[in-house]
Amino acid sequence: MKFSIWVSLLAFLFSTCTAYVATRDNCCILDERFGNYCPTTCGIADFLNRYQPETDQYLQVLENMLEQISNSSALTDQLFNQIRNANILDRTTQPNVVTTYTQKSRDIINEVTRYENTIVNHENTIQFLTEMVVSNNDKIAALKQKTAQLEAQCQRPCQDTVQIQELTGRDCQDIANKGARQSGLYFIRPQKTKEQFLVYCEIDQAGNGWTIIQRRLDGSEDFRKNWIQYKEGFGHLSPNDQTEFWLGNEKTHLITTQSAVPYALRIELEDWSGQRSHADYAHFKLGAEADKYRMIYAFFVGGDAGDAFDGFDFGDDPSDKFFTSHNGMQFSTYDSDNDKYDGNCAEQDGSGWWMNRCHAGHLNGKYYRGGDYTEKDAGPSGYDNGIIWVTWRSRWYSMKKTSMKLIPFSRLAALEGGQTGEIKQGLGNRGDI
Ligand SMILES: [Ca+2]
Repeated sequence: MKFSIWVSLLAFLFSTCTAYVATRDNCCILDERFGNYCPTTCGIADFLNRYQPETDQYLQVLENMLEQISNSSALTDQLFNQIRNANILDRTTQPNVVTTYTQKSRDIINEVTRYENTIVNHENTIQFLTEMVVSNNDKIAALKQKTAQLEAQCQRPCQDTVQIQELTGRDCQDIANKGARQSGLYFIRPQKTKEQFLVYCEIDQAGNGWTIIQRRLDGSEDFRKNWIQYKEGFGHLSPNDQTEFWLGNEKTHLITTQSAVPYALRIELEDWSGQRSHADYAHFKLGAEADKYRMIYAFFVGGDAGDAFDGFDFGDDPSDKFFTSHNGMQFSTYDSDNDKYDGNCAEQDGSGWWMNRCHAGHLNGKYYRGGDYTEKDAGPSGYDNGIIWVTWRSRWYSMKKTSMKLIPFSRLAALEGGQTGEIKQGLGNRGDI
């Protein structure tokens, strides 16, 4: 049995195995790596043992990969957060940046606008200057033409169109005494005077020669003048005495103080209705400039105009007459205040005169056409500033014509005495003249 049994058994197993094919029906684990047979427990263990190291290696690799992926995810998250924070920061800073750049742009635009305006302004200035240059060129051309005309005129022989009389003397009476009987322009040279000067002499057929020192006719000359102008004289002398002038304080001073011979001053007035009047003053003279051409006379001789130089009681104040008298007053102009007033009479009244505080007679005043004028007409000061002689017309009446003229007092005395006897009476009242 022994041998035959084992052979039989092996044969059976062999026949059985050769006849066995593993299928899903008879094998719980079907894998080709197990071959065509169902694996035994040991076979599975062997299988597993064979593959485990490799599997562990794979798992380790997988773990490493997972860890790397995890690390990468964390890094990604970190980067993502950084990017997000950066975006948030950008978004928060962006408006300021925009505002800054907007402001800069505005500034640039404003600057450009400013430069454009400057350019426009400069263009206007250039245009103005160009026009001025053109205008000046025209004026220069006109002046050149005028110069050429004047040069041409200068080539012609000089002809004096104003007739000046040949006779001369120390005053107009002296000239008349030499035989002159025609009124007109004469040169006179007072004694102790180096140079002669021109005056208008009014000479009548009886041989009375008046030297005119002031003439108002038509308001053509502005009598608001300064000290120098009143000193030197202003206005125009004319052969027919139809122009306004002030001979000059220095000349009047030279005439009236040249010798011991006293002069008389005659004041002649004409109102706007054609009525005339006069006033005569004896021993009239003007002091030197050092004494501000102080006016001095001995007495009022007479005349229907009345004695305004003696002052006038206007009824405003008891001292009116005293403070409006003129005898002994220094001359004042707006730039040389020598009056007796806290203010400046000459400045207020726009004239030069022997101001006190201020005047009752004022023949260098403002020229008012028609005669009557008002405080309103007188300007800001509101004071009477016309051509006034208050003993004949009110201080609100301005003369149409005036003249002031000199003649040796002896001649006046003879003239008045011969005509009316008034002067003799005057002399009798006042004594020894
Ligand atoms: Ca004063």
